[in-house]
Amino acid sequence: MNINWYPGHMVKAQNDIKAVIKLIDIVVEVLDARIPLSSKNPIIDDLAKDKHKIVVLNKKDLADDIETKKWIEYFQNNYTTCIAVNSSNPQDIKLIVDTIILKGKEVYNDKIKNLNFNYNPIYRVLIAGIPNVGKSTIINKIANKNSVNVSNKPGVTKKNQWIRVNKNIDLLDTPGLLWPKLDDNNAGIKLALTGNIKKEILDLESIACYGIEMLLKTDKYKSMFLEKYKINDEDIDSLDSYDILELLGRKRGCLISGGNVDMQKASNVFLEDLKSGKIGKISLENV
Ligand SMILES: Nc1nc2c(ncn2[C@@H]2O[C@H](COP(=O)(O)OP(=O)(O)O)[C@@H](O)[C@H]2O)c(=O)[nH]1
Ligand SMILES: [Mg+2]
Repeated sequence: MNINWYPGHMVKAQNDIKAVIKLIDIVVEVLDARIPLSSKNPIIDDLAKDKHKIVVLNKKDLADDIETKKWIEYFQNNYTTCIAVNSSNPQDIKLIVDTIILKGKEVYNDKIKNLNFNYNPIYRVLIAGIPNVGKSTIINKIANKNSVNVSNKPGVTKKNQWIRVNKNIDLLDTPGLLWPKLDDNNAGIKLALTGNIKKEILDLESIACYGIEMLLKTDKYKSMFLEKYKINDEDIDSLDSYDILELLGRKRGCLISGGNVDMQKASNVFLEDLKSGKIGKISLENV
């Protein structure tokens, strides 16, 4: 599949993050809970290797709770602080803030060890991630809770402001933008299925068929799918994903003249339902 992604964007994004990361103590890496691997660009581990890090699995309301729990364990087993959130839930925003504050204490302990004198430092936090994972939502929600803006710090472009989260923590109000890594097997498709890539640039029918195949592989998701579109298990026994998509389109009245199914429309219906959680809480990657 051909996904347009211009190298120029990548270079710019990388330079932007490099410029800002020097000022940062704590990086909050936001991933999509449904696809923690495909929504991660590992370059952040390199760029932020000397920083303290928190992984936030966002959009947990759309992901499979059992898989999310396993992912949290996975990150924690790799010595990475990890929480799962739904950023429209104020309690989850509080959890992010509390976790940042805890992490600030770790930074403090490190600095005290190195500097060997007591002081009252400010820890600077960056929210980073690929497009559409929810960075701006999280920043805006944290900003609403902590509406004091701090004056500009040197070395940061004028548009960047710091949000005072507590007496020791400043959050940069502009997220660190990473690009999705599309080189990995199927990462681009999974990003499309979760709505992290604009579908205008994709072959909708192929993506939809791939999505249907993924769901049918897991009994639990297959049941959700059949239930959602009122399809009988026996009726799809001998059908491939394209035929199933056609059946779905027929059930949903996606028709063109002559009674044929409008496959583009059927693809759109399925993809919108999947990414918005209308089929159910579904994770596309498991640990
Ligand atoms: N269901 C759900 N949607 C979310 C959540 N967080 C963000 N979104 C939605 O995801 C989309 C992208 O969010 P945005 O903050 O603009 O992402 P950014 O590109 O990383 O800054 C928006 O439509 C948000 O409303 C979440 O926890 N759950
Ligand atoms: Mg944004």
